[in-house]
This record gives sequence, C-alpha cells and structure tokens, in this order.
Amino acid sequence: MDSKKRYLILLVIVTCFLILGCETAPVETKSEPNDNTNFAEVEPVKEEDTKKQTVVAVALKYGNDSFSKGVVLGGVLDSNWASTQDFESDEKLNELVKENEVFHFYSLQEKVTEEVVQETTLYVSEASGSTVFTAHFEPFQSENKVLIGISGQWNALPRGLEVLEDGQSYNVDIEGDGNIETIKVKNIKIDETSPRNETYSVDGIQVSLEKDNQNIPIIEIPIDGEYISDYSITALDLNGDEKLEILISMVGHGYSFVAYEFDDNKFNDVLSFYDGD
Ligand SMILES: [Ca+2]
Ligand SMILES: [Ca+2]
Repeated sequence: MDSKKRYLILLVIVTCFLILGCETAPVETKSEPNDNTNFAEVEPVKEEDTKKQTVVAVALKYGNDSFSKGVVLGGVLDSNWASTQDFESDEKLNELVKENEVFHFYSLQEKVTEEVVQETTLYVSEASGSTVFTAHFEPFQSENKVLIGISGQWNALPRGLEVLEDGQSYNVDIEGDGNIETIKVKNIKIDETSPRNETYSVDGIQVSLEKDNQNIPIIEIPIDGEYISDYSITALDLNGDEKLEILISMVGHGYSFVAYEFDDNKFNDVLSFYDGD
C-alpha cells in the first residue's frame, strides 16, 4: 500500500474537522446494473480463493431506514491488503466486486445476513477528493446501526466481543490463543489546532488493547458531535487467518473507517476510508 497516501488520508481525517462549508457531491457516476436474478446458479467460491481476494464493505443505516448499501473499503488482493482509495484505476476498482458477489454481514456479536450485490457505483467526492465505491443490495432490516460485509466464506466472527460494564469497552481474544484481551475505550480530551494556529481541546476517546498488563494504543478519536458524532468498534477476521482485525467506524459530517491488523504486539492500519467535508 502507498504509505504516503495512507498518511495523507489520515492527515485529512485529523484536519478535516477544522474545515467548514463544503458539501459532498458526486461528480461522476458509473453503475453496472446486474439483471441476473437467478442467484441459485452461482458457482460456490472455494475458501482458499476468497482468502486471496476478499472485499470488505461497511454498511450504514441512514436514519431509521433499512440497510441498502455499503461503502467498499477494499480488502485483500493477491493476499495483500488494498484500500479502495489507493486504487489507481477505476477499471481495476470495478473488478474488485464481482458480479453476484455475496457479502456476509456481521454485527458486533453475530452474523446477521448474506446479501448479493445488485450493482456498484463509483464517484469522486467533490469535497474530499476521495474515491467512493459503493455496493448496493436489496434493502434489508436489522436493528444494528453499522454492519460489516465480508465476501470471504470463512466464519469472520469466530470469537464475538463481550461488552463490558462501562458499555464501551470489550473483552475479546484477538489472536485466538485462549487468553482474553480487552479493547479499552477511555474518554479523553484531545488537543486540536485551528487553521489560525490556535490550540483548543475537544472531547474524544482513546481506544487501546489491554494485553498481558500492557496497554497497546490503537487510535484516538475526537468526538465533537459534528464532524464525528458517533463511532462503533468491531473485531472481525477480515482476511481469513483466524486472527481478528479491529475495524472502527466514525460517522458525522464526514465518515471514515479504519481497519487495524494486530501483528508483533502492535496495530497496523491495513484498510482506511474517508469521505466528508
Ligand atoms: Ca488472546
Ligand atoms: Ca485476520
């Protein structure tokens, strides 16, 4: 992955909260409607094939409506992580989600449903300059507000998260070694710098993993109620190696998603997405 670009995306996530007055608008739309509705005839995909190429999408519920679309974050391509927003060509991106791709949708604690991709849309966000690649589904109902879709055939949630008493931290076995880790969420103050170079602090959260009495940092998120008003944390096996990745969704004026892989006692961001003003 292009680390410079990833850095820029993260920089945008941090600095976007300071920029006012833009609106997100599609400037180019392509869609590939799929008129084959006989899904029963689709060849089953071999698990080892899906491990080489797997797509991850995040579906959000808009208002109280049903789920009908998911932002494609990227996934695993030829066994390497690849974010949609790092793709150089639209053609390659359109190949990422195959015709009749089935997404397995997960909540924090269970698999919710399987849905077949009806069509995909692709546009460049005028506000953020980000590529936004979306998979569309027949609308379905779920009481969750965020669902993660994975095209892989394996059980992506072999070990669900246990919500702890504070309602925002979780127990989970990240690598599946039988020892329980804790995803800790702590309320903190985060210092920000305005475009005029004034420093001020906002409410936020610090997400970390408590493992063997060590506190391993994951991310700090400013939650100002405007640019980010809500977040959710999930831990799923996004690439089929039986270790859980942590996926954080941040929603407000803008929306951003980051997936972290736990490796060598630290977290590396492997998939990231941002759009918003
Ligand atoms: Ca463990
Ligand atoms: Ca994994």
